[in-house]
Amino acid sequence: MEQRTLVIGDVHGCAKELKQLLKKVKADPKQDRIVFIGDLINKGPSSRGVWELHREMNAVSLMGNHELSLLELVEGKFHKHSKYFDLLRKEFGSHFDDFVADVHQFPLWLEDHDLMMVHAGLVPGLHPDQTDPWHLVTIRTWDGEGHDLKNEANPTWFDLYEGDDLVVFGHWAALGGLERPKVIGLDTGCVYGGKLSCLIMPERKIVTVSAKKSYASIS
Ligand SMILES: [Mn+2]
Repeated sequence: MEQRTLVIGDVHGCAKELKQLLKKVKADPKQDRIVFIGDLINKGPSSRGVWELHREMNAVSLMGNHELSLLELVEGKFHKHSKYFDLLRKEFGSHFDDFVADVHQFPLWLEDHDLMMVHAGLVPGLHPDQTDPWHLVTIRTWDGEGHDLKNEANPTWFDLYEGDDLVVFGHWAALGGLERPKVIGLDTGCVYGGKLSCLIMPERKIVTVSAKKSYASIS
């Protein structure tokens, strides 16, 4: 049987739901390739628990905007996510440096034959290696220049996408997931009381578990 790739949407510290989802899809680190779409951390109850499961599963995580912010905070660059920094330091305690070292290894995208995985999306017409990392982890809509990536008056990046790869992304919980022939959105807002989703490839099947509660309000 062909190896399965399990792609898991934005977890944001929802360790209990993640554990339940891994069990539901019978995730096996010896057989399956397990990929997180980014934003493992922050907002939810246990960023550390999610990191530990991620290690147990020998998984790869992509860089999300929350991980990229963390790296900038570690480097001392001011960023609006600084409120999370102190919380993470406290939660990870003596494991903080190990955790940050892992995050440094998170790739910004993964491309595997005709499957492209990225946290937020692709700038129309550009390969990720030609793209500003912040665009890859935050894009929702495209203004033609990259100054405003979330103005809903502009077309979504996936409406403008014309590539051949199947693109799997997260980041946009308000969409509540998306399934199109060439684009699959996996952020189904678990931390906001929605669901946590796993895409099973090559079957192209989506399995979800419901959040136990709403841990944060959507912004
Ligand atoms: Mn995100």
